[in-house]
Amino acid sequence: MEIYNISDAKKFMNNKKTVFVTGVTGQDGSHMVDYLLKNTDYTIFGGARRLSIKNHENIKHLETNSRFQLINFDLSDAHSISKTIEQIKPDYFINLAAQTFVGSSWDFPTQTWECNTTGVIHILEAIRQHKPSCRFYNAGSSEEYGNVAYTPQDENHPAKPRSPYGASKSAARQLVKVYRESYNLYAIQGLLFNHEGTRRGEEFVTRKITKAVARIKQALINFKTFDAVELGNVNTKRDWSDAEDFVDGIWRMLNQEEYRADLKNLPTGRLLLPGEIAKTDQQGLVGKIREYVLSSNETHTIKEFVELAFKHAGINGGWHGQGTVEEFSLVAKDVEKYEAVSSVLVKINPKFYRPAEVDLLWGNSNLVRKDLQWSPKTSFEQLVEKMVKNDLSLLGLTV
Ligand code: GDR
Repeated sequence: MEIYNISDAKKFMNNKKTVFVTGVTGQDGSHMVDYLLKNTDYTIFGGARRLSIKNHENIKHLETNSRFQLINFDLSDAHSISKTIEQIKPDYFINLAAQTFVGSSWDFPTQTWECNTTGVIHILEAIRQHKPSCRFYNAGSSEEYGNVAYTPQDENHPAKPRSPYGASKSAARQLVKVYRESYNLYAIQGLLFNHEGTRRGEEFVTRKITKAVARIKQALINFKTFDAVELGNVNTKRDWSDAEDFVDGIWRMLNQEEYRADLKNLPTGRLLLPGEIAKTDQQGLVGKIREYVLSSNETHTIKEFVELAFKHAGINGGWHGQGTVEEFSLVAKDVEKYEAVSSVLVKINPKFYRPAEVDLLWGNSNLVRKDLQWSPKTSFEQLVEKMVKNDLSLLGLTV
């Protein structure tokens, strides 16, 4: 897809509202754009970096959609952010770009901070100066909870991050709050538990597993040998949902007065002039909006995900051993059926352990279900099945 300079943006603008979405080449950003194209008539701009290698797989179906354009944009460049907001003056700015891989955040702590925290300051400042009525969403994470104090975790749970990633998101939340309260900005950061799908990056554990399941299935049915997939800590628990359900929750958080009777007809507050500072009107809309948890309200171990993923591909396995010598291997009847030389499907490699782990995440999203009438449509079982089917089909296989 062509990436335009910000000076070209004007020619795509009309009398419709505009939404600027960052991270559109990633899982959440691309689903957000699909959602907005389907559910609004707004003009949508996506921020993307001009790279020598194209990474447009998740948005290639939007190539000919005249309501969606890519703008050359870099979250690490304050000028790029400021110019973009000044020129487009978006009605909504949805920041789904980030260094999102928790494991990498120990290797790249500064880059993680620059992107996930400093980048957010640049956006907030630019909104304050150039379009204070713009509604801003920043991607928050259950990783902010970290070493959890109670289960399941809701909006009141304290921040106890365990990774540079978690700390960066936690700090960004404070900044969003400070800007909301200081300048009367409709700026929020949702609390999103793990969300996955067919566009998930392969470094995340769910997609790593479903990709491996498809590869192993292909080897087995062709009576070929295969390498086991190597994982880290398979005993941690996560609350997984479908990313497509979450973009709907994000949009509801940005339009809370459409769902909450207590917000109907509240003043949005006086719009600020550039450079002007005003106090949040606690009786107005911004004083009453909330940051919500999105979650499935279920928790499962990585092991459960492994078991289900292989099961959906028609491969039967069982766990043996403990700790670093634990393995998930084919049951005897499948060894026979596929004439398998090696039966090990999953093994543990400590290289994938993290310096500090979040052992258990389990969300409580009852508040958003009540306030904004949001609920996930895809169950854990359905999510695993969908991801496995997709990875099998990419290899030309069916279950
Ligand atoms: P997470 O997702 O860190 O929860 O953050 P990830 O899929 O990376 O890890 C989930 C759990 O699986 C364990 N694990 C492994 N993880 C990876 N990536 N690779 C492995 O081989 C492996 N083996 C075991 C991890 O230790 C961890 O416990 C995701 C991201 O999308 C964040 O950006 C987002 O904020 C949170 O979810 C909510």
